[in-house]
Amino acid sequence: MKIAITREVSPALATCELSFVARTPIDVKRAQAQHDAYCGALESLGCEVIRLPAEPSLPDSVFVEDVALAFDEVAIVTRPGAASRREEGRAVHEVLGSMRQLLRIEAPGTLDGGDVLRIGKQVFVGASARSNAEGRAQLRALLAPFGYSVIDVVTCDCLHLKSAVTQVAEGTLLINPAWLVDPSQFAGFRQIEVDPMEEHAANAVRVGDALVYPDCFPNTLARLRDAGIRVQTVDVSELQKAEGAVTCCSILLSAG
Ligand code: CIR
Repeated sequence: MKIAITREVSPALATCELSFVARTPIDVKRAQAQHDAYCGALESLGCEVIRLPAEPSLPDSVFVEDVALAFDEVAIVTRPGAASRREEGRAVHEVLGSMRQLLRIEAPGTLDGGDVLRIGKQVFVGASARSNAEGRAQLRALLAPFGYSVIDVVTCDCLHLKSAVTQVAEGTLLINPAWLVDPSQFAGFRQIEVDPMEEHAANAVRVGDALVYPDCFPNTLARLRDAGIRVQTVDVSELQKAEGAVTCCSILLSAG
């Protein structure tokens, strides 16, 4: 059984942070409906979805992935790279603290959960504008006692490591090599490359043996299905205008 921690879309979403995506009008009501359907997709794949209330003063607070990391043994409170996002964590950490021991990334370290990709006992961490060397070093030290090795991965032209690569099946990654300085760091894994016309297509949420995946990347979707992967599509067009993707809207952890 998986638990998914989520948070409703803030009415202030339109004033979100943006780095690599140009600002275009966001229909917040539509974003809220899309988020609701996203939560429904997680539920249909067997997740118990915790829906935290919206936070009107924090535009990016729907993107809960960035404020905490959940492992089986422990959870880590991050310190987001964007100063405007540092107050978002409170409600999420309260819930997570009831399920896991909490450890913390401290200043001057910064770390966004979107930069953290765990595969077994390997934890790949994006050296991005959001996650600095101090934050990555703290993550390494916090996780070492639990047997995890933390591997830096330099990203380019994208917000987070998980914009460029996510796990979509056992030993299989979905990857946009153009957004990694050294894609050979993942040479040991079976890889499905995104269609070159769909550069944002590498972000998928894996729940059990299925994926929750945006419906706007038909060519990459076909590659996933051809590989025998079960995919449930969702429309997240308004959240994508806020530079969000599917992983960023939940923190998944195993119950018990
Ligand atoms: C930001 O720039 O922080 C938000 N507008 C988007 C964060 C998306 N987070 C994620 O993909 N993990």
